[in-house]
This record gives sequence, C-alpha cells and structure tokens, in this order.
Amino acid sequence: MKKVSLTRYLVEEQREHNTIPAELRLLIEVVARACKAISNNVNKGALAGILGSAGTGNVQGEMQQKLDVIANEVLLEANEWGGHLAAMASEEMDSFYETPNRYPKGEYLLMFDPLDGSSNIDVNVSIGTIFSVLHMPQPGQTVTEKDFLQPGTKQVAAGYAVYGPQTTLVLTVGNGVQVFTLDREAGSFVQTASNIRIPEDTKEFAINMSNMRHWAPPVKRYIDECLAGSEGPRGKDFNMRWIASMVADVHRILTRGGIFMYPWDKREPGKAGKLRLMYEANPMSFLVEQAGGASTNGLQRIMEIQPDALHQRVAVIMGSKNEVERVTRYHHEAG
Ligand code: AHM
Ligand code: MG
Repeated sequence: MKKVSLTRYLVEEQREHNTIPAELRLLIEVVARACKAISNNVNKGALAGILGSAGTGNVQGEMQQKLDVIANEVLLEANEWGGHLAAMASEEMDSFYETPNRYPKGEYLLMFDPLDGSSNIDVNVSIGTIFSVLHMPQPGQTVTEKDFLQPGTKQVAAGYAVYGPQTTLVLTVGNGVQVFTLDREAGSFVQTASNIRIPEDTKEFAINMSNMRHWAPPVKRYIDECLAGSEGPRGKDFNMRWIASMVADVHRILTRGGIFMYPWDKREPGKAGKLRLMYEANPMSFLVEQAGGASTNGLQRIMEIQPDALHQRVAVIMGSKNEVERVTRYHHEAG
C-alpha cells in the first residue's frame, strides 16, 4: 500500500480538486508541525516539567495549565513568520494577535484552542489541539475583531490533533475528512484513513451527566429515553462515554458514531453553554458535517450562527445525524 504523507495529500488534493492554494497548504503544514512539537511536549510530561498550573487565568476566567500556555506559544511562533496569515486568535488570549510588521501579512485568519481538555493534562488522558481557518475579508488592511466574526460556513479548513495512545491529525478542506497518524520515527504525518463517515444511527451518547439537574427539558427528555434502554420508547440499550476532552470524544464519534452534547445550562443562562463557537464548535462542526454527521445548538445549525464576539460560547449537539436531528426536534417541540 502506498504511504501518503500529509504533504503529498495536500499537493495531490490541490492538483485534482483545486481546494488548497499554496498559502493554505503552507498554513496547514505549519499547524501540523506545531502539533508535532506539542505532541513531543505532551509525551515527555513530568520529565520536561510541563505539568501543573501556570498560575495565571485566561480571558474566560479559567486557570491556565502550563501546557495551555506552552501550546499557545508554539502555535504563535510557528505561524507568525510564514507570510500566510493576517492574524491569529486563541482561546487562551484576550484579543487576536496580528502578524508583526516585520513579517509579510497573508490572506488567512487562524483560530485555535491550543490545548483542549486541559483538565486531563495532569492525569495522562487524551488531549488535543483544535484549529479553524478563515479568509481575511480584505487582505492587506489592518485586522479588526470583526474580520474574525464570520459564520462557520465560511471556514476554508478545520482540523484537530489528538494526543492519545497515537497522535492523530484529522483534517478537512471541505472535501471530506482525512486522518493522518504521526509516524514518530519518520517524523511525519501519514494518511491512515480517508473520507471517513459517521454512521447515521448510534447507541452511544456523550454528555457530562453531573449537570443533569441544570439541563433544559428537551435534553433531559432525550437522555431519559436513552437511559430507559430497550424497555423505553427507543427500544434499544444505550452506552455512555465521557472523556472530558472534546477532541477525544469527537474523535471517537468520527471513528464509530455517537452523539456528543455540551448543552445550554441554566446555571449560566447568558453564556449559552461551555464550549467556544470559534475555537471548538465551528471547526468540529465542519469536520462532523463533512463526515456525514450533523451539528446544532438545539435550534439551528452551528455553522450558520453569525458570531458577535470572538470568545462567544454556544450549546453543542453533534454527531450521528439521526440522533442530532431527534434532539433538535425535541427542542423545537418544546418551543
Ligand atoms: P478546555 O478547552 O478548557 O479544555 O475546555 C473544554 C473541555 C472540552 O474538551 C470538554 O468537552 C469539556 O471541556 C469538559 O467539560 P467538563 O469538565 O464540564 O466535563
Ligand atoms: Mg477546549
């Protein structure tokens, strides 16, 4: 079987489908290289002194881990000089980072959650990096926050790396979802699955059950029906998984199906959920939809939401199409 590296995939994809201009190819390769560096840090763990708290808080008031800060710096440094980016925005930075004047400015905007699943870093459970790419609306102009506030349908590429038993990079440029595994000896990502598809039906759900008392009635109804098993209205037994790293939970769903939910929660009504639209929900929705799944906030397709702030939060329901449509229908029925 021929070994297709990430570089070869990007070159051939451009040749055949014209979806990856040279600047975008450079951008994706640089992000992949940064993920390799983060993966090396993750692997060393305590040996490199990278575990534990950084002693600082981020813009959302969450405590930062050392690895949150390291991963953010690795991504910024890797991407600032290549000439492919106008600016970057990150879950770990208050405002966006414009390409410094000493470097040429490119036509893309990059957004990332540098280290997703921070609560799992110190306990040696899978974590990851999520990224999303947009066009800069007017390349050459000074960047403003408004330039980033484009709906997810405008993404030109999105992906994530999951640092688990293997380091895996999952990518879409709008033409299916491709999976690459890091070959540590060769030092490169090698394609290990192509055009993956999420089964439309599932018997597996992922939600943090400890928040049950705070959920809205449609979410409670859906989970109650799953829990009732073969005796209940669904007529089948469901299994539950919750890794508490969105990358790892969504990776499982892309691999074997399932539904992932981080719903709206009545504790913080104004916030609409825990996960971030620009750094987590949009890129993951793009991947899930490209693999034949669906993704909504309970009422509308996540990728059609017009963002009004960089750090905006959103309720997330994504995965196997028929299940996501069911939960969305329950929301509409509840008015
Ligand atoms: P993070 O980006 O700060 O790590 O937060 C996002 C994570 C998701 O990966 C995961 O699905 C969720 O938070 C877990 O939250 P909880 O600890 O409430 O289960
Ligand atoms: Mg995250």
